[in-house]
Amino acid sequence: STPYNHKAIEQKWRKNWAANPVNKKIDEKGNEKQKYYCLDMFPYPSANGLHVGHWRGYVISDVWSRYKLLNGYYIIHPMGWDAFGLPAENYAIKIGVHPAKSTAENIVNIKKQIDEISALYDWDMEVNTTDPDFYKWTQWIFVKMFKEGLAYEKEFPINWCPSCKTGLANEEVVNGACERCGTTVTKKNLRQWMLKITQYADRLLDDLDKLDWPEKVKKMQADWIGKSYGAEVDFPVEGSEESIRVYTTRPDTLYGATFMVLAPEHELAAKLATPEQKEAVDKYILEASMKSNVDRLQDKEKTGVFTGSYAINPLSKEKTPIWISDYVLADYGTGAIMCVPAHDQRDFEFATKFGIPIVQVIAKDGVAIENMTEAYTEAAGTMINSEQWNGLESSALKVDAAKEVEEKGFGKATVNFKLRDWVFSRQRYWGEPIPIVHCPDCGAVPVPEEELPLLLPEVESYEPTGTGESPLAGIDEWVNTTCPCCGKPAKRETNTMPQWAGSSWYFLRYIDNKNNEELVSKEKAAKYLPVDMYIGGVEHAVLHLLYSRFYTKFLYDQGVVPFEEPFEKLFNQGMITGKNGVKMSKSKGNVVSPDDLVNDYGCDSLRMYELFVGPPELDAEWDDRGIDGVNRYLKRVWNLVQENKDKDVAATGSMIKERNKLIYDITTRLDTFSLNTVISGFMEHNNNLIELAKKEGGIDKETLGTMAILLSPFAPHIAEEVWQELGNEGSVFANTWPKYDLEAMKDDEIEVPVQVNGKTKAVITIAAEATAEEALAVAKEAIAGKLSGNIVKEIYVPKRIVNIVMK
Ligand code: ANZ
Ligand code: ZN
Repeated sequence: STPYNHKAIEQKWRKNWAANPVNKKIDEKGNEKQKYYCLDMFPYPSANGLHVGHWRGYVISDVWSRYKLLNGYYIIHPMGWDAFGLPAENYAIKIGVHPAKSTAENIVNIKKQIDEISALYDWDMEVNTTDPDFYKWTQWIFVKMFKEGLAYEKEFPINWCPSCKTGLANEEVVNGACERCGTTVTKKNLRQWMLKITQYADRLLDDLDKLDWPEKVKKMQADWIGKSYGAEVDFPVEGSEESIRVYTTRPDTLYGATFMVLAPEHELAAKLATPEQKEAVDKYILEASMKSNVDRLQDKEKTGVFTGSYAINPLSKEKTPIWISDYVLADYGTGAIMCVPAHDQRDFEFATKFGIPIVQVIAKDGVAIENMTEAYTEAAGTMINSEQWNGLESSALKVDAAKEVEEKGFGKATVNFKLRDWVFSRQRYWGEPIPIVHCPDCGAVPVPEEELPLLLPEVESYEPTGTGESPLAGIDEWVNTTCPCCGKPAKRETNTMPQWAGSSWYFLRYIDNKNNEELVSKEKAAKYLPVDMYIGGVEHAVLHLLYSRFYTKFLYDQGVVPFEEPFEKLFNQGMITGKNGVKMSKSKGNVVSPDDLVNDYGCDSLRMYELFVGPPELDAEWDDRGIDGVNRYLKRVWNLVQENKDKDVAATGSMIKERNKLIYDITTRLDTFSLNTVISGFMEHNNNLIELAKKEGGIDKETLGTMAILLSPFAPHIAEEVWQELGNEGSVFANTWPKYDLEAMKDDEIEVPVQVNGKTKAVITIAAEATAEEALAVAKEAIAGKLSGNIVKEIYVPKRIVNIVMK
């Protein structure tokens, strides 16, 4: 029989599918099918192309899409390009090639590589975030947000990369360094555009409950939003009209507040310095301004300076010294804290270093700790040194203490979020221009919606100016315009949007990508959205998903889409790494390209191997050698079919049983995303079928056909070929996913005791119809190693007992 020829088979079926697409909107009865939207996180069209790590996610999503297709759905499975961003711009700076040109070239190459996956992508739906027809809507959303007061300008000390000469969002700062170039990040005060994502904090938190997402990811989002209950308390400054408002999550510890700390940027910081302390305070404030937030929080050794002033604890009426330290952040809470060294570790370190008294107010089991060596940070305990609160349980007191503060007029109970507003401007060229005109009379005025898109103009030099202005600021004829409001001369905003802007809503556009009137038509939005399954890397578990949820909620509020959550189900795949778990990257020289593997083994083998390398949610080390095993399996499938297709044997009980077990194993494992065990299940069952064929003189066609259908989401080309070889008409994807019959799977198994010299030594489970030979083999295995001596006699009393005599 002919050997398995992956090249011929794969070429043949690609052509076939192009001519006769398997994914249909209408079923055989002429009815419109229900949609299933399976979305990949769209790639950045990098010059390096795809490696085997990119394949993993795309294979997973394609397997899922094809599985849903076989379950009767019309599949929406689009692909596009997240094409604004730094690499193309940095390339332009280095080589002088316009980002639009280099990205377009990269897209052509990657598209070719993606086609090698043979995924169900519908390229008619393609989007590209740098396409004016697309970013018109990215800008439109911004204008709508501006009109709602959700986009606003603010002077803001932002993370600044001195090498990229641009502002960075917190998430682009990794361990104090620029995510892109590794340079240590500093601070710079700049006018920024901000998006008021905080206005959506409660909804973003509460709606997590509605989502069928991994619990881990929901928790990461909840922690990022960081809702906490606490109090704001006013501490009057001694001998002054001023008072300092602090934010605390632990108002129960008020009697233990022995000092206060202001952030160096706090408006009272310099003001409260007494003449003796003025010089030291000014010096400290200046030094702090050079550090990034991350550095400030990570600093091991606490630093600080005393202002010379005191505040009065409103409850205890004690004098508390006011210090300045950079471990207090300006943009969190009120930028000032009351310090409780006995119960907060940072405060403890600070107090210890500067010799400030430590007063314990929560005692474990009512006993105070002598000579504290670290803070007692547990919230549980009995109040001590706290007057009217003494003897109360501290965890119960927390909320009541906040109430008491409010009632006595010292402050108010609060709800606080860790979530910050989103710094939304970049001082770079390759992004969407922010559609705002600055008029001396009217202020910031949005570009009229009907004038969008506001095109990104050509520039001569892509270099960031380093002044904090984008390269667009150098194009006078673009910058100088007239005010849309009053017609007087005005200037365009020259900042551009971050790369997140396009990726926060692209999934809405796929289904109506040619609509010039609307972002997406109401009809299509209702019919094809939201996304049913979203698949992508876990590195996007927080920000991209949070931003997309925020945009979707905003567009819901605007009446653009009829749902509040974009992604009903989420799967995050782990990374494929090089040897020793090192991330694949060009700079490390450990990138494995799929091209050679596809050539040598075929697309089907590589698809299955991508899944076989390990549980899909975990990282997996890549080793080319393993693909051989998967390839051998496919050859065995091929041979099994070749050898049995013309035999026309009738299905026996064991064939039916094996068929049902196969369906059961593949379906239940697939449903739980245990994709690596799906592949090992295929291998196991194939061996069973080979054995059965030997024993029973062949395998029935229904079983072989069922195997082809089950295999089709994973190895679609060989599945089609095998389906055809078995004499079937039409595509394997015209089938419905096979159902298993639990009854038919039942093994008639029995338990049989094994006696050695009259004593029961084991109980074995064997088929009711097992032969004496089979039963004895299992029995001997069960007692092997437990006994020594030679077997002199062995008897199997069918369905009763195994008797062995040893000497
Ligand atoms: C007194 C206290 C006693 C505190 C105690 C904690 C433990 P989360 O939970 O993260 O919201 N804090 C407030 N504003 C801060 C700022 N701008 N920079 C640094 N720290 C700040 O943390 C809230 C707690 O962090 C607040 O509660 C405050 O210290 C501190 F046993 O107040 B706490
Ligand atoms: Zn004006």
